[in-house]
Amino acid sequence: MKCKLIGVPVQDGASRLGCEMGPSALRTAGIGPTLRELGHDVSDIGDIRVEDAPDRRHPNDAVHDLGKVALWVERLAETAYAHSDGAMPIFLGGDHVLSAGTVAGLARRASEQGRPLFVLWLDAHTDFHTLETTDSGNLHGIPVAYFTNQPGFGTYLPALEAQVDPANVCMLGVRSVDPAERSTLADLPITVHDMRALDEQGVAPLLGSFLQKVAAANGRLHVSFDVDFLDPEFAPAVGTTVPGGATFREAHLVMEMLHDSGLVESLDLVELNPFLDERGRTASLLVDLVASLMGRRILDRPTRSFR
Ligand code: DIR
Ligand code: MN
Ligand code: MN
Ligand code: MN
Repeated sequence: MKCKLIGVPVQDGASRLGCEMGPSALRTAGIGPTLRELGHDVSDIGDIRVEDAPDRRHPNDAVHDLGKVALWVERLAETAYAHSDGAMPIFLGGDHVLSAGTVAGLARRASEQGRPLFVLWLDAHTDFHTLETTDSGNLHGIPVAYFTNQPGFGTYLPALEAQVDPANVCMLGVRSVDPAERSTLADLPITVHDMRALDEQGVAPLLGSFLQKVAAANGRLHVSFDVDFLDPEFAPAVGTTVPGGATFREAHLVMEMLHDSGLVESLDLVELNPFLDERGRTASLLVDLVASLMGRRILDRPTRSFR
């Protein structure tokens, strides 16, 4: 497969510094050579940048770096659109505000192709705040609300050319939801599988039914992978750790099932903060997970079909 690595050193959406080193850490951990060894045609387009922006105030005083984030979202939507025709873009974050832009651009690409965009959100959090409801003011908490076109983003962030249907979003691994997010999510058809659902039912049937839905709709599938989806015991390099996350084995199972499905057309790797890492451990783990997603396997077992 043709893959494009796109570095996105954004950290304006997070509360602590360090995510801007994420792209370098993923490259240092060998993401490029690992994908090449698996037979993919990989090009690294380098890091995208935005200029400094004047601060933009919002009535919710907690919100910070809104002007800069608006530039990132605009730039990322253009970039994701430009690199999603006949290639698989892999966005190396950067904090999770990155996905407001990438998903916006991918939704535009999908709508031009006459196909629905589906989003698999692997995260401890639902990232469903609006500018009004965020109490941290950290804009990595807003991307899902933005790309599903919830109210209040107009005039602050770029208008969406195409939105994602909330019914096409599936979240896995959730274990930290703020009260405002909980009440809006309750009224929408977003699928939220929290850790209890994973424990009771197992990750394979939950993911399997979502993949069947994507395949049946001839959808494009985007995967947004937040490091805090994983348990902090083995993935410590993230600013917002939440205990009780996905295990090493669950995470690899998700990746192998995604590979078998053949449905994934784009990927975000976000929230890696190398300043918090233990000698590159989390960055290397992410590279191994991406390898599973892109075809590395234990045995030559037949691929499982979701059609
Ligand atoms: C939290 C954290 N809900 C907030 N969100 C994070 O600040 O709004 N998402 N860390 O990944
Ligand atoms: Mn997140
Ligand atoms: Mn998170
Ligand atoms: Mn919050």
